[in-house]
Amino acid sequence: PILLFFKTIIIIVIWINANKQTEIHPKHIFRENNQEEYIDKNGIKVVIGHYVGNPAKKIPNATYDMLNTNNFHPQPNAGRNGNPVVIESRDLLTMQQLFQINRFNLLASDKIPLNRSLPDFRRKKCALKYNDSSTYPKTSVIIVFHNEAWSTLLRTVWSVINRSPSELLEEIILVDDASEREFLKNPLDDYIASLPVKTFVIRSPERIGLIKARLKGAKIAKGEVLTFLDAHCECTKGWLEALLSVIKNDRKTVVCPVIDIIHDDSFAYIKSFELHWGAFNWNLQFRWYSLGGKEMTLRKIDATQPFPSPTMAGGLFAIDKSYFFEIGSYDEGMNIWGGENLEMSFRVWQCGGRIEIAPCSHVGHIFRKSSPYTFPGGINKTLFANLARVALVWMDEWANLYFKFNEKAREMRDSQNVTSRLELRKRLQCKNFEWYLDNVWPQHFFPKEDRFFGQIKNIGEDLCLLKPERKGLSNQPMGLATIDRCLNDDIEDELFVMTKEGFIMTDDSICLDAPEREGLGPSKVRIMACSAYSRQKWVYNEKTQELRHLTNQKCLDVYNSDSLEGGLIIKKCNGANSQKWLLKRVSWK
Ligand code: LR7
Ligand code: MN
Repeated sequence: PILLFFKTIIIIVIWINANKQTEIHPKHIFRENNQEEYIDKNGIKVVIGHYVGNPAKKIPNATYDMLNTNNFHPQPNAGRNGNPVVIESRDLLTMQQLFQINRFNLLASDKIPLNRSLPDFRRKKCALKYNDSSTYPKTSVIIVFHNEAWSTLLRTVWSVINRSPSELLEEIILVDDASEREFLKNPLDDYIASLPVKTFVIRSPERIGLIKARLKGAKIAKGEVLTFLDAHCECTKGWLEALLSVIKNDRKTVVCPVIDIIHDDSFAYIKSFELHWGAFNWNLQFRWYSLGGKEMTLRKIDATQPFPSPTMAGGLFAIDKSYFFEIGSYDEGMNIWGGENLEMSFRVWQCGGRIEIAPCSHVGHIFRKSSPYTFPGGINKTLFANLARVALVWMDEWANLYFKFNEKAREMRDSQNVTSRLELRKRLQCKNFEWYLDNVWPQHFFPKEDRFFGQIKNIGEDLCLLKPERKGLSNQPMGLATIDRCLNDDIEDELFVMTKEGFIMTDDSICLDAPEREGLGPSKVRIMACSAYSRQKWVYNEKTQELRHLTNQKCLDVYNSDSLEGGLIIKKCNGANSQKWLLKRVSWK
């Protein structure tokens, strides 16, 4: 039985020290518990969190009335200054029922006034900048929505009105993507007619998805700049000036705020990290990673300066209106949800523009753990078809890497007609994807001619390196797979890149990492977020087949024990088979 156990997947835990570089962004937060409870000052048990669909709890479904009734009952102090909302335990069941509707705590949201106060989240220096804001271009704010809650939608609108200089605000355009809720029809029209800023709703009778809905808004917008927001955001002080100032300086820069977190359960406003930029992994999933080395250094000089970002999250950004259309607006072949953010990011960078994040602009967004909408046609015809289009139009030979590992996108590949987008790329004389990777995101972990890409196999132990489970960016044990699994080189979790600088990287920007200087004994090898540090550099010797750590000169080794603890280590080089590694190339083009 021990041998059988051996033959199954072996995952060996390596403890990882906390590392400042690897702060975890909200998109990567996974909570283990269903609920967060505490006893408040009055001794009442309060529940502030829960997940949807816990079958053990037998939560009744939201009723038809719940879906169609606007239950906005503000309490003057609820959520004030960005604080969490407290729900008493007697409301727990209703709260859980309501949670299903929008996949956030609707009961909590409905208690918070539409104009709740929020702190100023900016660095002090930000408040001193932008005093020439009256010379900035005016903007139309475009908010698309499908079945959004009344309180979150209108809190978004009010946060724009209350925290934008009125001379910079041309209008607010709400685009209703075929919502079914009664209160989003006439009652919404009536309500917005009374707002102090010109605001109107345009409606699509059919569900067209967020991409086409944004285009609808953009086409009728009057402002010189278009500013897009999701329908569940809250803007904080100075957010708009910091965005528009970038566009005033360069109309070809698309600029995003720092996206803070509005907690989906408690509705607390939580400041996010300013040190991240947007990128993506091999599966074309949007990810936040630590800033590149050069940008990090520049930030130390002036942390209020906008910095470039390889991609944007998609929902929150400002763009010069004429540039938006000049550069190809959106791909109208994309449906419902997903992929448009990468498409626009690649297009803008490759065709001569820039994507930047303005650290003086902070906007909160409700991050959800699941999507409340239907995806008409299914996720294959929407998200994966959209991503297939991104790859086919912008990624050149790297499209093959994406299709190799993503069966669903591969199935959609042949039915996509991308001729007009390819023509656009040609007409705009856009640079290729290799240029993008090399220049916009030099820290990328994609395979290239100048680096190794494939499996890293141990000769002595018949094992190969295996990417740890995807739970977060770091703090994960490095895995080892047994030989029967290693034989199949189509499993992307066993594929690694080794750069000419000596970084052994895998998807999601994690690197093989060991201490710079070491004592005499063996020491553990860890998986850490890639950084430019030499503790992540390795040297492969084709003759001896050793993988040596650059600075401490020890060899990568497999610790062979029945308890399977220890896993990968570095040890004094001794020529043993367990220190011999085969770098087996895998073709991807
Ligand atoms: O069919 C639809 N029609 C719509 O009008 C589906 C959605 N929508 C609306 C919806 O009501 C919302 O206002 O479109 C907006 C975005 O939809 P979400 O909130 O479900 O998207 P998300 O926040 O989960 O996802 C992110 O990725 C999307 C990919 O298509 C969009 O680009 C979202 O705008 C984007 N959100 C952000 O960038 C906010 C920060 C998230 C991060 C990181
Ligand atoms: Mn959103």
